[in-house]
Amino acid sequence: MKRILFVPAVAFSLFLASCGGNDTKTTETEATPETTTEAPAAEPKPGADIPGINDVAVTDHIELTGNDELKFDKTLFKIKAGQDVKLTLKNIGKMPKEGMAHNVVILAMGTDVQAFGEAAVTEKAADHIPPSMASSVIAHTKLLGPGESDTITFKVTEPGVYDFICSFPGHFGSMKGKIVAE
Ligand SMILES: [Cu+2]
Repeated sequence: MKRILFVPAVAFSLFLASCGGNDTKTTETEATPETTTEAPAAEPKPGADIPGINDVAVTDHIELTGNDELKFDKTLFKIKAGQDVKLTLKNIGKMPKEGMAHNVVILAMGTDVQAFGEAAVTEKAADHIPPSMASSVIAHTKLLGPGESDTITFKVTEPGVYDFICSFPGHFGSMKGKIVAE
């Protein structure tokens, strides 16, 4: 009789032990889906971490406006690396060009945007494209007064994320965006 009672007791303690084991396994099981979810990030598309990037379609003609409130109407674009892309900027403001002009300057990856913007301030004769940082410029539009527009064609060879700014003094803080090249 005592032996019969003893056996279930052992079984019960084994049951407890296996419960402990299961707890550990449960934790591992929960961790696994996270790893799976992150797995595609091992080969992320350029700019995958930029909010809203999935809502932006690939284009070969970027069209944007700049206004007297120091804003571009759009700030995020997606293009194909290696493909010719047109870019049209229109200044839809009313203020005189002397104090309120706009351009688009597409900067090479890795460019210090702050440093570029600051260097541009004193380069009025060069339409605020600092010659000392010419190697950082992939392409740029003309500097536009009210109602003017300019279209350029450019190409980036490397997939990645490219900053663009308006380099008119004081504008790059708010007139900036990103071009993601896939
Ligand atoms: Cu501007």
